[in-house]
Amino acid sequence: MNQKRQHYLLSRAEEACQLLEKHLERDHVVRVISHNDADGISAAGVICNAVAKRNGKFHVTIVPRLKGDVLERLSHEKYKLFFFCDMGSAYVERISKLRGDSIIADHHQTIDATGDNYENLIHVNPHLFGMDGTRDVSASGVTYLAVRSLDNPELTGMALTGALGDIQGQNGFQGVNQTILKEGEDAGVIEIYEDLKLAYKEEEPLYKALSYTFNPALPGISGDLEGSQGFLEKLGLSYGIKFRDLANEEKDVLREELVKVNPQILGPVYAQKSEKPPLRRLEDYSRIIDACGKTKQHTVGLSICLGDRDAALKEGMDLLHRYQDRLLSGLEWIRKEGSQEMEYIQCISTEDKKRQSIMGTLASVGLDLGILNKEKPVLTLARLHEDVKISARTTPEMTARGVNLGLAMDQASKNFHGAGGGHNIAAGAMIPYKDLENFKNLVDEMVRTQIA
Ligand SMILES: [Mn+2]
Repeated sequence: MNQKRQHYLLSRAEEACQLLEKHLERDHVVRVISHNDADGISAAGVICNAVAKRNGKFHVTIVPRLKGDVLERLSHEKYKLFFFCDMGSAYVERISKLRGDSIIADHHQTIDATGDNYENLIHVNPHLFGMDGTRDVSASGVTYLAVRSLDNPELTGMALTGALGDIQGQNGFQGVNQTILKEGEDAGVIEIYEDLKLAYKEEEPLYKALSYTFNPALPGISGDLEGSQGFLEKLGLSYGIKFRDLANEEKDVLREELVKVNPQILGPVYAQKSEKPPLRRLEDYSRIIDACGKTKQHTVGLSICLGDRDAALKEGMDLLHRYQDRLLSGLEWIRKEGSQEMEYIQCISTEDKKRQSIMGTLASVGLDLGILNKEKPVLTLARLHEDVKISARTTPEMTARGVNLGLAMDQASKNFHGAGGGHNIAAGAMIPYKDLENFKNLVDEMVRTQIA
């Protein structure tokens, strides 16, 4: 059954590839529009690299979301081929009215139309074929499928980098991602080996590598520089040196002790053979691109994807460090302040502008690390003028007990003329600030009903 679904998706992607090829043969510029997160930036990297390899030209714009004004601007452009990554499925009809042909490579569930009835458009999305776009494949993977028959196995790594950015595959790839991984491995592009899953294992001093590791979560160590230093000191290891400079016996001790903290720290690592650290491991690559996106420097991320290993990579690393510092201080703040617990949910709110943009991440990591009560879904609240932006996060254990935050955000926000939605485990909403207290009470009540 699964094979069959994949087959349908792959042949739809093949159609997209033929359309792309037709335009490349005519020397048309490919107009790429993609999303500003790690998955979207990687997806743009995939299509642009594939076009460049065939000496084609592209024009990329990275946007936070595909809104009416973006489509309005595009409707005046005279490109012959538009290529939408990580967005577009919710606007099939409007995209069909653009002046040129379009390819939509998306993986979101919001599907406006299949697109089958439009001659100038090819819509590639796993949800059209009954697959799960939150776990089986991300936009960078869908985009890879759309250039796959132009022979681009070297882009399999980038396809999976985006998937990791969308929290797919941290505990092993599945579905289409698994197919892409196999293809990359067979082509000698990707290697898989068992190792400690520490962030920037080869580049950063040990205590930093430990505190930058959030997947898997290492309680007392992840996101905690002092905790990491203390942990290493207790083992008699000097915390300032790099992993590779440890003696073999010391490496063994560290491995043993880390496994005691979380056995998942030892697991499969995916690496691109042709890359040097810090981009060699796909998870590290993804963290750098993610930091570029989160700090709104997506051009830096895209330049790295396009092969800049000098200025852009250096800047990307600076952004990563700044972003990690922001995360660490955010976690420190949560540890100190805690959350406001209600009966079934808990809330954290901030006025700090920089912190507001990473609240969702802080909530997820806070739950993983046990800094926040895992039994209560978290709502983070960030006031923006008259409105308040809400990010909601919970754990797989709670979704198994019935919690569905996407549903709660959607239904509760509608009561206050707001908008919301998302996945069961991670969702968001925007509502008028004046209704916040009532909104919180309503969500608390909804979660109670969901787990009852
Ligand atoms: Mn995505």
